[in-house]
Amino acid sequence: MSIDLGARVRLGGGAAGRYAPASELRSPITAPKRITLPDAELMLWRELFAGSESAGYLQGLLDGADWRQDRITLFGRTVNSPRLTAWYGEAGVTYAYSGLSLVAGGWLPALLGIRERVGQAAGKSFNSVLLNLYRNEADSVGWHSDDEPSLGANPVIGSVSFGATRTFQLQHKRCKTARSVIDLTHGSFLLMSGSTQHHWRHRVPKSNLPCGPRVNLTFRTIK
Ligand SMILES: O=C(O)CCC(=O)C(=O)O
Ligand SMILES: [Mn+2]
Repeated sequence: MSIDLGARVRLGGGAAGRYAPASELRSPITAPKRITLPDAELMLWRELFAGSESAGYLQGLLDGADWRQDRITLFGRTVNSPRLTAWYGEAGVTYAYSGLSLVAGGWLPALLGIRERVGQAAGKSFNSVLLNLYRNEADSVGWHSDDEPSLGANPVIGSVSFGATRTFQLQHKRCKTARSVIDLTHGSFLLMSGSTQHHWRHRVPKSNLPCGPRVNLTFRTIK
């Protein structure tokens, strides 16, 4: 589908619309920050992708990804999902969630360099990625865990963010007062592993402040 996000999408600068090829030499990967929470394993790379590189990836994905508007049913009413999504990965890899079944048709060229760098940081390779487009402050994702059976036990989820900074909230499932908030900034990479999805849920709420688009990529391994 074609998307019109208005002037805020246009970032300016020479890098807009470009993305770095996988072979391009990049700066070494710096050590991540460990986020210490009970029953969770979280690592955060604040700047896995440098600013100009991130701008190119953001524009490339806004323009090039096959964004879809899903419909979701809540309390008997079917409404538009509050964000756009796209699904890529090794051909045929299928992800079923929220009553949807998405079949990957391969990798978008813009995703190859991102996937390579994420794989180096995480120390593992992923076979698929769910893209989320938060068009502005009104877009969101509600409380959930990435714990579908096809992800296996203790799934490793690698989450890259480009564009507007949005708040990522975590809440422990049993002890609801245990909460954490992480600002996911342009070019950051959050790695969730171990029993995180088993014990914690997460969301990106609407923002009170106006903001431009954000593309989030959650790399996954479907078994
Ligand atoms: O946008 C984000 O940071 C989170 C997205 C997410 O939780 C998901 O795709 O499962
Ligand atoms: Mn999630």
